[in-house]
Amino acid sequence: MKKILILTLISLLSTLVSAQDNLISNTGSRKSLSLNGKWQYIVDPYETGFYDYRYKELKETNKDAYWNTDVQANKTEKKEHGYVDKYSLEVPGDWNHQQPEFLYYEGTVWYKKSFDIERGNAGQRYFLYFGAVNYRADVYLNGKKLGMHKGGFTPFNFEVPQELLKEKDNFLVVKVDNKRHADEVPTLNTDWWNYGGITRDVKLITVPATFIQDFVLQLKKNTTGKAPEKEVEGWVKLNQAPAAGETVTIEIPALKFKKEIQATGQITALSFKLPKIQLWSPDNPKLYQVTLRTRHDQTTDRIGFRTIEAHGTQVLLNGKPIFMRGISVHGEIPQEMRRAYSEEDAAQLLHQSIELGCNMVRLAHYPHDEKITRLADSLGILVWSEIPVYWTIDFGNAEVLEKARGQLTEMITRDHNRASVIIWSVGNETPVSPARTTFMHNLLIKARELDNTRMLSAALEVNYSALNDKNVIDDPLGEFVDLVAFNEYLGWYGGLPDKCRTTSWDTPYEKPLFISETGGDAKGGFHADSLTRFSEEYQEWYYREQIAMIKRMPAKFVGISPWVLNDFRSPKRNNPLYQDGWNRKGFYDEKGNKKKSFFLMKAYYDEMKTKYD
Ligand code: GCB
Repeated sequence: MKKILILTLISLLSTLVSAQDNLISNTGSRKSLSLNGKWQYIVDPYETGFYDYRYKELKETNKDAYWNTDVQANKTEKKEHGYVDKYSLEVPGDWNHQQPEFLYYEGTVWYKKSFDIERGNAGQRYFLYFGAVNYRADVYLNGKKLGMHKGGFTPFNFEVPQELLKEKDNFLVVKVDNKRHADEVPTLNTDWWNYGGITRDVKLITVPATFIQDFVLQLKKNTTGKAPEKEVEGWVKLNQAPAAGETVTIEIPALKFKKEIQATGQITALSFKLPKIQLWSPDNPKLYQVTLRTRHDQTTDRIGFRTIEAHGTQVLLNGKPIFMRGISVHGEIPQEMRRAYSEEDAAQLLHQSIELGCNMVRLAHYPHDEKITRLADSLGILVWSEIPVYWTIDFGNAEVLEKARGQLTEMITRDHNRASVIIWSVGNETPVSPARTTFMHNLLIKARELDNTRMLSAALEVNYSALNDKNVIDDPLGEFVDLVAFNEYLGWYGGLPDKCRTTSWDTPYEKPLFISETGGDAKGGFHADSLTRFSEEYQEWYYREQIAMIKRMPAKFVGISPWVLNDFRSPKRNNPLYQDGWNRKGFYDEKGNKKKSFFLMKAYYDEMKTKYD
């Protein structure tokens, strides 16, 4: 028996090793040099800095390559590229909002930054860490390629060999390419703006030779539907197998808890009881400072402990049923037409949600900046986190599945200690077909392998041409998710809002049911009668009918995240009078003004809060 247990543990741990790759988590606790700020750039739509005139990739040492120095060796040397301050962009930040000529640009931009370092002791390791680059990043330091990463919303890091780093004037170049492709994730077609650039923080992290690369500490999954046992489970992963005798110490000072265990290899399983803890919840978002220590390294995080589970048709947080008063949110600041990246941005989006009466946000349709999930932890807001498997991905393509799996792994690795995150979503409105269901099922399997403490879901869709009075969400994916979630736009994409009066929704799955989207466009400040599309009155009517309908939902209905918090940029929204390049389904318009429907939704949420508290 013991042998079987050990074997299972070994095989579990070995899948973790391959899946987690080399991404470093909890980087905020690491010694690092910020590389944010001004970067010089070259716009290169023809990719002249990458390919020769026969369209072959340039050799690493080729002087014409834009990753190589722009300084002339002598006055006669031919140099056809150069980095100067006149052409600079702020990092983090998308390029689109920074200069008018970038507004609609999709293609390659070369970013360059010079930096100096203070050299530490000989055994140290250095990693270049990027919070996110949309979409493809080729990273070069002092003329050497460090690596390539695809995926616009997840972090990645490349190790920098010691001997490559200079004390002065390191020449860091990143080729950023945000062209869309049919076989990428997301694919060609999305209802959001494809903001390009180095959109999140960049830093050079310093770690000891053997260091804590990643760890998880979560309350053990509850399967009883009762109050949690307060048993913590997890693991700690080092970057390499430790020397013999290595130990891992876990310390939670506020609980006077300290435990030292023997490291069992690159990954060591952790398990212990914390009898006196206060559980994390929206009413009491208690976070504990947790330190993990090995002989030469330590990392500290602030972690909340709670359980979350789909139990029968209910969602239980710490063993108690909850109703999710949610809102879907894009990672965008409409007032400045740009991607969100800072703590202030995260605060804006979450405080707007709190004003609406929410206890939950659906961070659509891609992993948002880490600052927002961390702030959600502190504010006590529940989070749905999603990868951009959106609409018509190339589902039959094994490489595309690998790309989606990679993004899923990066999302989960970054945030698996966030108590706020209760749902991992593997996609949005993917059209039902055998290939798609296999693809999505594979992602769910992967997510479960990486994290068995949270709920899994995907936003399913409704076929408006086959609407009945009684509708059932019977997508085959329902079998594999914990939460059956669907997007429903009755009164916008199907019929008029009063159609809600005779319509009902259910699912054959004995699982909790969630409306992951509903909404209609209204241009802020445009007033007319309620039959006039794009008026605030139409949107208000839409929500009045929707709310009346959701009040008739079956008992398994556990919440809703309407579409959407703020108006957002979309190249698909071209009504020149009312949209003008904006999706106008926000409760707030692009200037931050509340539309009439805001107050209806808030009243409903206040009612639900009283009912559940
Ligand atoms: C949806 C999508 C969302 C769109 C929204 C709309 O179903 O999931 O990304 O923006 O509808 O406005 O049509």
